[in-house]
Amino acid sequence: MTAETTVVPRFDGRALIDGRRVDAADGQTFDCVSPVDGRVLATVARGGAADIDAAVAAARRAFEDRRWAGLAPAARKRVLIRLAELLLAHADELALTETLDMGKPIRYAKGVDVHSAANCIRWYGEAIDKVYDEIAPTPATALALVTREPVGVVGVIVPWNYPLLMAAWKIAPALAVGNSVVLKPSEKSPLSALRLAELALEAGIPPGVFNVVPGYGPEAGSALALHMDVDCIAFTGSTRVGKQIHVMAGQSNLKRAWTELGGKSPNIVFADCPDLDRAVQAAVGSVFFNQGESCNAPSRLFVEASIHDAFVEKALALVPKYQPANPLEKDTVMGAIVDRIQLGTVMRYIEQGQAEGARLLAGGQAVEPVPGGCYVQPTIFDGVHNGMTIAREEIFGPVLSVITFTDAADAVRQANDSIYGLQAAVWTRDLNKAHAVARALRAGTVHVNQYDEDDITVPFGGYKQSGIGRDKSLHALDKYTELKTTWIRIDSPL
Ligand code: TXE
Repeated sequence: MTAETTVVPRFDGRALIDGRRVDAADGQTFDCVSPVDGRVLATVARGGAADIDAAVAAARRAFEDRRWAGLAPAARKRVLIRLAELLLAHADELALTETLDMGKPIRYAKGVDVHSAANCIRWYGEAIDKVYDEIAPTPATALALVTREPVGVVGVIVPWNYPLLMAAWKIAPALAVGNSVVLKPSEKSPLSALRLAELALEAGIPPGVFNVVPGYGPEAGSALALHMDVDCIAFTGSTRVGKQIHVMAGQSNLKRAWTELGGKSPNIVFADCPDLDRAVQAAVGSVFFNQGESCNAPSRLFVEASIHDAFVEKALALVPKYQPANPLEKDTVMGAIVDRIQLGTVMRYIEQGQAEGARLLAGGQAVEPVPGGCYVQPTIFDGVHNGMTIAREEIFGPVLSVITFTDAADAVRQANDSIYGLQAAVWTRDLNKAHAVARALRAGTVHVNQYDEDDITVPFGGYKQSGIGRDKSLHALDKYTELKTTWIRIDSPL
């Protein structure tokens, strides 16, 4: 497929509530615009409080009559595995949707997003009939069963950087344990979630169990977070809105709130790193991947002063490889920024970096490899201090800040000097130093001598203002279940 031969599908932007496609209750819509070239892809239902009410009521009915929660785990497993297979069968269509909707290169939309989403749904499906409950070690006069029960109706709010994958990270464990779900995708990228819900019906998830209401954050999003009949809200997005989610949970019914928020991940490269070329490739490749629109992008690069010049020279040599191009072309590695608002945000940070005295070594311009689209050159700043705005705030664009350090204590002090604590990396040949630094870093994940490893089996989430709770792995099941203790008296006749 090339950009010229791509046939843009007709998208259905209506909400999916109780197994049916419906318009917003008040008939309002918004245009879904592609950042690839500025075209309008679809007219999407602009959900509001009434639509959230309808979706939550459908989800509640489905939960109460146990059409899903009442199935044996092995039966839910079969349906989830079927859904994963349907995702793969529609991989080209879903990848095209994702690329058109939010601008990422088609090769990654298919190879990373769709495949990882399918793998996530399959994994939780396969896991769910292998998880046992507990019997507590109490005295023999009683039996205490500790069982997991689905929390009920789960609200999910996801962002636009990995629309399908973020949805999968939440809905797969939530559905696997028997909950009903109401998902609000980002207004910037609503299309793949709507298709996911259609495929879920086709796979056999009963109507009402998985509902999708597109709309804006302060409208549909806050109605979901404030809803008195939603038992749990799982959110991925900005730290600013994440804090509001916890407030809304507290203001309403004290629903369980889980948040996966921003990051400003430090990548620490010591002079004794095992392979400088590999470290440079990982530093540059990871921060430019997905146009830098990743919460775990290693956007603060700490380089030991003695190797600074060599490192920067090698990094600059890689920059041409990441020039943005049409994401529909199969060889493109850097696509479009999600929309004009985000493009403006990224450009303001680049201007601020220069104004605060950082040296712009590469990039820094908005470009239009496709007329009407939203693109930014891969950008590298040198001479950055950890106190500068570009080192403190999440940019969410292809911008790397190079900072130097003198020794391990200095590196750890600067790395931890951030409101965020999502991920971190350390590169050194010295095993002691690697372990000591990894322990000292306040982050949910620490990489040693790589930045690529990722697997559904490991928890993902942050310390500090990077959020509360973990996605992925069996630990995610804790978010979507209540623990129930049942005491049974044993009067022994023996
Ligand atoms: O995020 P928002 P935006 C960061 C990143 C980016 C910045 C802004 O730094 O530059 O956030 O992006 C919904 N009540 N991340 O504005 O607003 C919204 O509709 C309920 C990091 O897109 O947080 C969308 O579905 N919901 C991040 C979701 O929240 C509300 C990924 C995320 O949007 C709401 C995305 C409200 N009042 C952005 N307001 C990551 N952790 O990966 C908005 N929303």
